[in-house]
Amino acid sequence: MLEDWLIEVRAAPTLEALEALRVRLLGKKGELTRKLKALKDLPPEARREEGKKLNEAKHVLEAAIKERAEELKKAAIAERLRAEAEDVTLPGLGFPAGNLHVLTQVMGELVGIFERMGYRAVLGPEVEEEFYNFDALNIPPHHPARDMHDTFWLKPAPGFEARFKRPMLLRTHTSPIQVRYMASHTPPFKIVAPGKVYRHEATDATHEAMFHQLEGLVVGDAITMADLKGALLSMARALYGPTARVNFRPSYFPFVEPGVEFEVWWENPKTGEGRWLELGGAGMVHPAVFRAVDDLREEKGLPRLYEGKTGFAFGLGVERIAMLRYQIPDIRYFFQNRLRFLEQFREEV
Ligand code: FA5
Repeated sequence: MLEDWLIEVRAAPTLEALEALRVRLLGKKGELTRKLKALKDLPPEARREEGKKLNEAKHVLEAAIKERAEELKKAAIAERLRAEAEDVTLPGLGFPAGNLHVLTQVMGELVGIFERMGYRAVLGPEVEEEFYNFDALNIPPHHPARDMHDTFWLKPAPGFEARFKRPMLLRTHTSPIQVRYMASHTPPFKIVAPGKVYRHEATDATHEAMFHQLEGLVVGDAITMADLKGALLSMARALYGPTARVNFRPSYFPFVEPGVEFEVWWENPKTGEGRWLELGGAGMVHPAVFRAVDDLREEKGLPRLYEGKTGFAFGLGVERIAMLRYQIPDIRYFFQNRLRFLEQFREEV
């Protein structure tokens, strides 16, 4: 009897099973308890002997249950430790750091160069009025220069016609910022304006439908072409080192007179070969632009300030500068968002 019970106790698989067994044997109506209760019906002689045996059995059983309980508790703790163990040798989860897009970096560097020369950086809208993008810049409706800027025109969504008081487009260059800034500021000043521009044209290795320009505008008294050349030469030296050279070729933009295209001498650091690379357009602000600005100011009730002023403006392609610097062969790489390309321009921190 006792032997069988002890075997059962030692085999109890869980603490719950052990407790059920304890109740079955030693509970109020337990098997052993009932036997103890039945002692009173025995004759005195047998009762003493049987009582002694049963009480011993009870102690042995209690001790065995206690021992098994300890064993099971220890096993449960060991199992929990095993299940919850952390493998400290596993490689951690990575949180890759992002980086600024290479064009954002180059744009920031360009703006910084001009800020150190006393220029203020300003922004203009990408959704622009035809008036600021063309008319105020001396490009009238049927001027052939408009064809050089294949334009994305905007249509109002149904119900929003009233918001389109004047024809709207995606700006084709950053030059409209010149007009916006002059209309609300008093010269003398020096500004640069970086931003995205859009042209509805076929894409190839050097042309995109969306690209970035940096506009510059300086207005004051007795500003000359020499100031323009000095500013762009300083920029070229800051970008490409003290031996950088800039060349100016006569060119035509309706909003400057005279107008130039400027190019920098660029030497391939690997082959040592050099060539002139066109970066952008520039020139002296055309009197017709100053007149348009004064007319606009007058409409707004502001004094005419620009007649008799002088100034220069320039606009350059930012992708060009980045492509030169990093020898990127195709402008389309900038906007394909391939990490293998973009991660090459991670800034060290
Ligand atoms: C202009 O946009 C004039 N607003 C520049 C200017 C400003 C002249 C102030 C005078 C005074 P242009 O269309 O040439 O000019 O563009 C200027 C530069 O933008 C180009 O030299 C070139 O570097 C870049 N660019 C032009 N078209 C694209 C294109 N599709 N993709 C990438 N870059 C372009």
